[in-house]
Amino acid sequence: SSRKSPVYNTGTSNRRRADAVHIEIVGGGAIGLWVAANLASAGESVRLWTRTERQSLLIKDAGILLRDTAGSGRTVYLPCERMGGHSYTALESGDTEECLIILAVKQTAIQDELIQQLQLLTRIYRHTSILCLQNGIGHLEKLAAGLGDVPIYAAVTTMGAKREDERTVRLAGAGELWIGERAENDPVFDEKRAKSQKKFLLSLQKAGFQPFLSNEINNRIFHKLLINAVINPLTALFDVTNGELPKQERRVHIMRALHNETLDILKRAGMQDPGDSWEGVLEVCARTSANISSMLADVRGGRETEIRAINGAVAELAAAHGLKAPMNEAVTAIVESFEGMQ
Ligand code: KPL
Repeated sequence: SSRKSPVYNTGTSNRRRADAVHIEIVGGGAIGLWVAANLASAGESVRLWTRTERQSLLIKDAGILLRDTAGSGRTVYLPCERMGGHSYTALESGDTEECLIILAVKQTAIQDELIQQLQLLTRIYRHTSILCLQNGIGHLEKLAAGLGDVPIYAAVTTMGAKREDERTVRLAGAGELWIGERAENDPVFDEKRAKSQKKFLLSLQKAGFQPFLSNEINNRIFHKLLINAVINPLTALFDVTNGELPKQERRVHIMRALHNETLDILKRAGMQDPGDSWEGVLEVCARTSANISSMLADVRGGRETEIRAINGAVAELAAAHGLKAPMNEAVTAIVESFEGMQ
């Protein structure tokens, strides 16, 4: 079997240093499991929140099985609760510490009910920040409206992980993680914030990322959106892996048309010209060639997709800037027609 000796971390034996950051991870999908298990095995104070009771009980009992790209694994034990099913108390007694919530749910899960749960979670530590790992756009504004003055960080990552079952996650490819604070205006330098950000970077390093602080996160969000706007709906439409997508001339033609339309819209909305963005799309297809995109996985699983936060949102941006978006509208309509199909 791939199991090696387990690494135990109950969350109760952790040191309580003044500079410690508690990490609350919300979401038991691939990224949530992967981040939680890495942090726990690095000895960080961490707790995972899942959507279902079944998953939280399973992980509490059997831990997370963390597999590397080659498939070999180890079991990591950590505290795990169901979101909404637990009274929100601090992981350890004391209320002076800093907490980072890593929000690793799908974009479509960011609804009023989850925001209310997050409000409760943010109240148990004195200083809480939230790091958002979603694809697409629109959710940061929703969170900001619901969470008041909690600092919100956006994250863009190129890492890939696959959830093999409710307690097993396998790394598909290590990657960079760019984080930046969401700000209506240019961020102002604040020494306390800068200190927190340094600590977050350290924690994120322990989570297995290569983290960087970005002062142009909106641009990175737009760039990721451009890549997702081409790969996600078209892999769902043609039912192919990311690597297969550009292997046929007709598909490349459609990819290019969707890319060019999206690029024009995002540039009008404020994205700096990335120069080689078409090459960038092909590079992501090659690097993640064995991946089933998250949108294709959702369509195959009969789940709601992130189409409205990706191509739907691009079409809305177009409308707001007086541009047309026939390709984005078309793929939105097609993928919406797949939703709920089994
Ligand atoms: O982000 C992705 C996704 O699947 O959502 C890509 C980059 C397409 C990798 O699969």
